Amino acid sequence: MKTYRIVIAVAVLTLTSIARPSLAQLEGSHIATSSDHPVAAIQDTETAAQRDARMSWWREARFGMFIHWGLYSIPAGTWNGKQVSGIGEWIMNRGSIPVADYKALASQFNPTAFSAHDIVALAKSAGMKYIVITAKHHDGFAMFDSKADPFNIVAATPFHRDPIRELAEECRKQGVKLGFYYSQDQDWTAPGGAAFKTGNHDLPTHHWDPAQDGDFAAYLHTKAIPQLKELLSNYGEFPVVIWFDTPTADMTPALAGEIVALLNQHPNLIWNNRLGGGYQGDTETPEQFIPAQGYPGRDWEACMTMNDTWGYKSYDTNFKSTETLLRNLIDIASKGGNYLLNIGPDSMGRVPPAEIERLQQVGQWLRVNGEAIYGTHPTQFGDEAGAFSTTEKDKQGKPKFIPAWNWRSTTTADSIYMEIFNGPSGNLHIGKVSRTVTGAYLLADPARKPLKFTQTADGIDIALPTHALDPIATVLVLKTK
Ligand code: H79
Repeated sequence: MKTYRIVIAVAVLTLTSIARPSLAQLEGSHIATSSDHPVAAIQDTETAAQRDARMSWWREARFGMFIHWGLYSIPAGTWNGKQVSGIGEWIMNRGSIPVADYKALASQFNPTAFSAHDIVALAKSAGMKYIVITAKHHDGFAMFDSKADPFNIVAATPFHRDPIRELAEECRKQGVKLGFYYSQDQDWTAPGGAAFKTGNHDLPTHHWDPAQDGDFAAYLHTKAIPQLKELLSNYGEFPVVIWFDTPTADMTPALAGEIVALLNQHPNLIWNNRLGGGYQGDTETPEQFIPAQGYPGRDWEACMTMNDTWGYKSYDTNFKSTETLLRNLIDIASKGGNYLLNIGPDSMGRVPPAEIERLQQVGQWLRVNGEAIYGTHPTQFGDEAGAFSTTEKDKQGKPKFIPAWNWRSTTTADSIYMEIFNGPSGNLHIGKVSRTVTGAYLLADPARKPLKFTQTADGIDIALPTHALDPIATVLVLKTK
């Protein structure tokens, strides 16, 4: 039998050597420092115990569904017969589509195949514990019933239904939590909301229609803040999360402070680090990448797509494999983060079959192995956390993830879980285990047959079965004291 040795000492790339993504640069370089806060956020005033209580469901959840759905699902990546490059929900910007032309899409939006029941059930069967849906994206179209602005799904479309209300109702019934994405800083169809007129920014976007002229503070006071109020008060126990995006210098500390004062009225709410104005929020939000070491000391959530777009694009079939998606979830859990994995329903409200299929496969694995993911703590080993290449870049130009190990590990008070990606079968040697192991078995073994092991100062040797294990990830449980 072959012995697989897992050696713990390894050089680890530091985060400082890694090129940061543009959003991080944006946040770092353009938003004011925390000393400028005109309003103390709850996060700054609550005790550690209060914070732990507020964050507890989120920390246990580990896996959530992002939904990008809006008018952009109608053009689905094509405008005037031409494919528009970039992510689907950016088509208005990338195609410099006039405001009136884009707004006219609303009269065609009639997604009668939308089923809140089926989407919430899909999230559940995937093992996802929460959903975050685009209540309004950068295009300014509200996917909810809004009195504050008529450009919304109830008032401006033949559909006349409020999918946010339907999702809230289903989430309540099916025991899934619901949060809202709200693009507070960019709004390409509202005067004053079309981006980046006052500050430097890294986003190669522009102002392309006189209908976009206007004052950012006026946009915030007449549209964004009133709509946030609607979202925070009209949907019962939801939202549990507000997910802001793309803060710029327009969002001054004073303006952001007005939003924070509103958020503070909802003391259980969780909101992310993309409000702007210097506010850290509750969560770090790496987009389309998994940081090598997570964010020690911060709650974090990696949001990622299954193909290369958030909003539906009819011709984007570049789907990641179930293996990649599941290993991403495991990798993220091993670093103490959450995985917010996106679906992009089409203009009828249908979830693309390729997305459904992958989510169900991830769910199958979680039904057997979820104990190794939900409510767990990060690895105790640290160094297997994986690394980014400093030279290789992925298609978006971000540092390419190099899996440094073929396993990950998560922990609870009395267990160490080893999620083994490839093989091994035979003797497994783990070089450094800081706890005394009292038992070992495979999570996927219904009999939980005890595996033979010997633990010495040199580490632990475990006899794994010789037959093939789960092709994506087999979980070895070490019971510890
Ligand atoms: O909602 C999703 C994106 O639309 C949003 N965040 C996730 C969750 C997002 N907005 N801006 N960005 C992400 C970063 C902007 C990237 C850009 Fe581009 C690069 C803007 C212009 C060049 C991507 C590529 C969008 C258009 C082309």
